[in-house]
Amino acid sequence: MGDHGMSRRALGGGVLGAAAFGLAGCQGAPSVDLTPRSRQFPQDFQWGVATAAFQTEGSLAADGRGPSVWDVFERQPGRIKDGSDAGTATDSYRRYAEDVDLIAGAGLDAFRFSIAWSRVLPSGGGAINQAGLDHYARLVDALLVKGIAPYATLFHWDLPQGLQDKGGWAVRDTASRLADYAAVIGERLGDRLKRIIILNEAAVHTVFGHVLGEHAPGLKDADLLGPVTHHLNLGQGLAIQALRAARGDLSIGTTMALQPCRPDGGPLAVWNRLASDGLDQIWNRAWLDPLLRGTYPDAMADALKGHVRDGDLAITRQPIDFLGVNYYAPAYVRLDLKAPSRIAQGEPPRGAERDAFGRQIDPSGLAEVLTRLRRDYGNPPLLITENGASDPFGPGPAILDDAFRIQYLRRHLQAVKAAMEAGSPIGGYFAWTLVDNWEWDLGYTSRFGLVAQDRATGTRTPKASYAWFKALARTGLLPER
Ligand code: IFM
Repeated sequence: MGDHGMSRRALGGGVLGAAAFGLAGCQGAPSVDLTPRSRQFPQDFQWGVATAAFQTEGSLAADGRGPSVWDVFERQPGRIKDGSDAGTATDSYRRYAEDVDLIAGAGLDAFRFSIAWSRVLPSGGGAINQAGLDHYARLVDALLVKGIAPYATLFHWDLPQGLQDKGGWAVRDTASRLADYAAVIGERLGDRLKRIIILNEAAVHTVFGHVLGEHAPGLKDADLLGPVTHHLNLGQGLAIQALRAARGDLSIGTTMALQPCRPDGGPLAVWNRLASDGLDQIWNRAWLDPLLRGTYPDAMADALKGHVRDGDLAITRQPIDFLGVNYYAPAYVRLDLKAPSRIAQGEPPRGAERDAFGRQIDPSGLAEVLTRLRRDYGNPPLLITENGASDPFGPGPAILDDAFRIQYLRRHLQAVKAAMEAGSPIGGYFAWTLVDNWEWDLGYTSRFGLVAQDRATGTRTPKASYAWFKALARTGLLPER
């Protein structure tokens, strides 16, 4: 979850109040092996990069696109750290061919992008905007010509404002609108677009967008935790069903921000464990369980009261072709008796490794997530759909000699390979991200790209990490250091 991860943000006393009453006992972090026997990845392992529409496309008024919740949010004073907006971003709507060339130039196998719902259905439902669909058809075709597998995320946080005006994810109907939109994509693009990711990091959109108010739609209401969580899960289930009905040859998955929730080790460590388990249920299990088990964890019970109807959990539980795992860092959590939620942000152990900018680096968290999926969730086929490191926050130029990013990627890939050797069926790894882009509420102050861009001219300049990733994709051999 990177800069939007629970490891960086305070949970703001009380904001998760509705969810934390069912704090249960919890298990310690499993011991995990981070050293692979071999650094050679299999031949068919997919190497890719990931992006998202609102962070890259720009051209927000082009070709009949409707506004999304982020269009509205970014214009509200004080919402975006540097006061910027995503009006141009990386200009990928117009420069997509250059991006495809960069991906092909690095010899990558796959590209994960997201479709802006409001380009296809400008107000969220109703008439289809053919010009919007055409853009994605052109992008997919450009990728296929170069032998790059397109992975399209349907919902990467940019809900059409027309749906938000009707209540957004707080209302049940939005789940059906997601299914309708999925059907349109399956029917109209499914002849060439075969790999579809339904949701990106729904936990982030729920908690940061509806409970903490730091992301669009900017709501700060703990009572929304239950309905928003359930309607996203329900919509995901309905969308999977709709896509399967549209075509039988699609590979369908969804992407989650999975973070091990670890107790702050201070004097209250035992109590902090209760809080970390509570957060684990809200952040991880509230998404894994309905999809893979057809249940919700206990801590969600109060929040969900009145929102889950008979039969819903049979819809949320769907067979998937892959689960997308996004990982950046673990979350440390402490008990805060003053907060109605009892959950507050904790500190990593003293001496924990951090990058030059204070962010924690801990590949063991990724190993822990992968172990858990093997042990507790039936070992589903996986893709690492995001992992990456950001430059320092601030207005300075991008760091082209980004050795810190190379080391971050290398060490996390070691954990990926070790998990594969332990039995995790991991089919690919997508670095976040291709070109430095607009990092949501952090604007242009945080850069994750393998490629820098001059914001005045849009010119792209590959960083050292781009060449490193290219060599890795060519040989599949992870360097030892
Ligand atoms: O930029 C985001 C992305 O949109 C979702 N996952 C985390 C990234 C880095 O914070």
